[in-house]
Amino acid sequence: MKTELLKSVFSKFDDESNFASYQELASGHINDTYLINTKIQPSYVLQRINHGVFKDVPGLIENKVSVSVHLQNKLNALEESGQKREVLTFVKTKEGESYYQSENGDYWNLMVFIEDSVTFETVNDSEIAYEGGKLFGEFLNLTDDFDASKLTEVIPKFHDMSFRFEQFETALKNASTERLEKADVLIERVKAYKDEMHIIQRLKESGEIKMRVTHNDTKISNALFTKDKKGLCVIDTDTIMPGIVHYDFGDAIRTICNTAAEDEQNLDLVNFNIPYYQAYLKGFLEKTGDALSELELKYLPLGAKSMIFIMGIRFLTDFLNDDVYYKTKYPNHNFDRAQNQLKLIESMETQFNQIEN
Ligand code: GN1
Ligand code: MG
Repeated sequence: MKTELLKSVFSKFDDESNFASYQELASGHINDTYLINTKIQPSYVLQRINHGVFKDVPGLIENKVSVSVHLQNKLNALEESGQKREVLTFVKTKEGESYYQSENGDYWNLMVFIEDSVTFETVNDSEIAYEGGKLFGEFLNLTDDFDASKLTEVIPKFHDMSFRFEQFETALKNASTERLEKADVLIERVKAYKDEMHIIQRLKESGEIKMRVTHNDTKISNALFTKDKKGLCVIDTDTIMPGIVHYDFGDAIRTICNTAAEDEQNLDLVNFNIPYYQAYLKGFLEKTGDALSELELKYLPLGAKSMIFIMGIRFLTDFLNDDVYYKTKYPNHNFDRAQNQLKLIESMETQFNQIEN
């Protein structure tokens, strides 16, 4: 059934007879992603974009295709410097479009699969943290001269703290008693962070922190590495939008410095790893160093804390809303994710002086 569907969508981009088999890549929480093995290389990644979450899919595709072209041009010039890098290549439909919309309204896009690459859901080696830092730092660096006003804001207020608090407060009013009771401790803790979690947003709104082109979903599983653990390619570019450096720095730290997966239920395993923070920071600053202001640098630690928090509040809100946004694998999945993020913040707090130093 699924095979027939995927074959038929694939045939809008390439010859149907070239389709060999597929494998679902299930790590994302929003879109449906499949590796398509072919008879004649290359392999592809076929993706159905969730248009309930992304309201302007053509705008989203336009964003990621144009940023990819920009990155490719910049990297061609950089290639001599030695390190191997890849950029996502989007395949056009037979009609010359960057996406295919099926009769039921679903949007699909196809990318060339980058061979010999690996991803990590969690980090267990500071080399990966360092390489990740270079990769995401380079992304900011190379998009520095991309005109951000050309980008569609695919999810308005995506990392806006006030907006996330508003959604949380609405969820509190509508949630079931059962879920409110289960989450009561977490809810109180989230409320207590409100002021601190608005500090960076206020600096952004006052114009003191500069707007840049940001990726906005820099979890470590959105970086491809070579088999010998060198950074290779930034992927999942759906949420590229104007943003601030703290978004991309922070979301990477959220996943790199967590000693467990973001949904680990055993909170004893969830701790903030300082050596990985140092390694990521080193790689990141090697690529962005001169471009960052004193103020941007000063707020990197709080930026990391704020991004961990924003994912925590979003997971908790979705739990209160009976899981309408993120894909979940079992009833309390969003609750476990939220609790995990709050534990990570707690662990970060006990070491905050060291992190700031
Ligand atoms: C979602 O779908 P995925 O896994 O790439 C979410 C991110 C969260 C992430 C948490 C559009 O990303 O913001 O950080 O889950 N993307 C969207 O793992 O909401
Ligand atoms: Mg994503």
